Amino acid sequence: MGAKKKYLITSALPYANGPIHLGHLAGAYLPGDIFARYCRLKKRDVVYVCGTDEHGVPITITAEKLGKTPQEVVDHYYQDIKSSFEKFGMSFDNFSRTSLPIHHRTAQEFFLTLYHKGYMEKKSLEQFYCEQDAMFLADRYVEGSCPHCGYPEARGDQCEKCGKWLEPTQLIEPRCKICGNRPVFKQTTHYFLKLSKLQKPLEEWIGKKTHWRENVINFCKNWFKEGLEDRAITRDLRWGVPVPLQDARDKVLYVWFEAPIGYISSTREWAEKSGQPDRWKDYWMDPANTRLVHFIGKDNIIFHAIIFPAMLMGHGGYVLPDDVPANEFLNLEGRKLSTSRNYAVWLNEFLEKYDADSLRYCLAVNMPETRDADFSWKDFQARHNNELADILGNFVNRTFTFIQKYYGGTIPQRGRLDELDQALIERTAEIRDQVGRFIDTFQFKEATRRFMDLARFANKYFNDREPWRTREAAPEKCATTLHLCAQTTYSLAILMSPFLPFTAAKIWRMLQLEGKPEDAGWDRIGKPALQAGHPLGRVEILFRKIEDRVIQAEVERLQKIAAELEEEKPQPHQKPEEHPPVSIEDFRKIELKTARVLQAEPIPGSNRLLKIQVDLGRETRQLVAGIAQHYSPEQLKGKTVIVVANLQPAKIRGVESQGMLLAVQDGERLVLLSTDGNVSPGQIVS
Ligand code: B3M
Ligand code: ZN
Repeated sequence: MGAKKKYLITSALPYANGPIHLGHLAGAYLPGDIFARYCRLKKRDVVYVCGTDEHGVPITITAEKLGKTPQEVVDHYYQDIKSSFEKFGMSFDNFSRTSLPIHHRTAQEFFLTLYHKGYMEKKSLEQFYCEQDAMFLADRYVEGSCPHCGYPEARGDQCEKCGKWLEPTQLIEPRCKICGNRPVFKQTTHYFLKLSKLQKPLEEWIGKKTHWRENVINFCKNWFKEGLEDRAITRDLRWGVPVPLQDARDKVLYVWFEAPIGYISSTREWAEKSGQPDRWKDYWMDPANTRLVHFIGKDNIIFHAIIFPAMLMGHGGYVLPDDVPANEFLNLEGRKLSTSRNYAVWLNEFLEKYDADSLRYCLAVNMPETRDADFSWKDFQARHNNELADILGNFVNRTFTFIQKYYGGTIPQRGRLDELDQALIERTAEIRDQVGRFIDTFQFKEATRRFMDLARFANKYFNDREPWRTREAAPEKCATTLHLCAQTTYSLAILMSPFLPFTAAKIWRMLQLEGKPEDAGWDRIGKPALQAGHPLGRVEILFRKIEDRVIQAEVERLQKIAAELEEEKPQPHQKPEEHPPVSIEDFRKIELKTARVLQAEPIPGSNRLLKIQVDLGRETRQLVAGIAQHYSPEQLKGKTVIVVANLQPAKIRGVESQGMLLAVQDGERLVLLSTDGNVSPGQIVS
């Protein structure tokens, strides 16, 4: 492993169907960037690629929702994602898009090679088809209950709750994502990737990956235990990479087949831009000398640790991933993110108010490496104020202002070193090596903590040396202290540059050094670099404290959404609890009436709730009910239902509900109570 000199680093290709949020960053982007920046500092030969994933059902569903074409959606989000990544300091060598011709060509060539090598099989099968929408319902176009965990909102490709990968036909109570109707079966043909043929070599290969994270290894082992099945890798969709065969001209490649090939296309594009179009092969096609590392979130393990390696193996000639450091999830204030409900922190908005480096630090120090982690605004504020500002910023600032004030802004001459001075120098070298080891083994959380330890140590050194005293009592000592502190700011700048690239550049500017800290090289950390007499530039504050009221507003915004999510949780129809007996009088206090549904409509932003108008005899009432997954508005219209008519009105998602529908939860199904025969609305049920 150590002998390989070339590094091919990838971060998962984000779908171009929405902006980037903190969960994305903590999962696949920040760790990849820290690693790539570190490798460059170590003078390794690195190519770090990424790009937007612009095909697949996630894109077309978003387009339908927004009333736009898929092309409009991906054009918009490609720009949006690219620019927010730049502001965040992502240092990709190339950021591509899978809608580019170079990707289509690369993916089609890849498919054809596998096809000619006998890894593809054409099979005919029955798939879900929606008669209303006149289309096959691939992947996420079908929703229903998960056959493994029962989660009622599982998607046709995967259950978000238990993480299992699904076939749409496995869903219980399937429904069309577009119209809510139950789909029918219809005959079609698809190409299948013969994964079963590759299971043995894959298993042997992964068996040797003893350095992989446990979560990834276990995940793969479970898959092997269940046995790899051949997978359909074509789809009856119009948006995507066309299948390059005459008999499948109206089909496209499955997005998860072509998206990982996007890493190759992005490298090809990079090579073309550099004027050496074949240079991508130096990395992808030189397995003996290249380490391929995929940074991803845990929901993508299967594709990066099994499917894509299988494809690369089947194709032949390619490097296989050396490691797939998959991160767990990032929660927000102790609760799962929900992008559809806006329970998320969006990078663009974040960077309008706060610094990228503060976020990088906070995410790195809490990185969800071995278990889910949490982002909280209070923690962000504390990390920023107490660590970045009070330790790191303070040390750099007091060093530079002291030199400005008492040494005319030039680095003072160093005198003889005592034990404490030596300790600072030794500590710097020690921490450099520790941080390097942690980054090399993808332990970014530990690495970040160690780097801050050096700032902490240096800040304490400044205190213990009391230069404000020695300045007159022992001028040589004072000069030595400030000389060493200045050297330490130089070391810190390089050491921090993978984590805090913007701050490192600021220190570099204040030190009036040539080039960038990135160019200096990791080995310069701990080595003397500044001559006595070297002039400093203008001193600027690195981190300004963030005030409580600013953070309070952020917390409140999320709390409001969290409260709405709470209200929406299904409660009324579920618990089959035993209750003590009630008197008939008590029972009569509850006014049950028949009602006729006049109208129903979805509540925007919720896929569970419907707003329903009912005729209650002498009046019309509005109800809010969590039944959207079980009844479409059309199905409800005209139905006679039973309503609790004297329930206190309540607001659900800001919409008033003046009563409650009665329903039975039967396993996965929710069935409304009605009457046996025609009854006029407003009649008492007793
Ligand atoms: N776009 C899924 C995701 O964003 C997918 C990753 C592709 S990596 C080849 O989670
Ligand atoms: Zn439909």
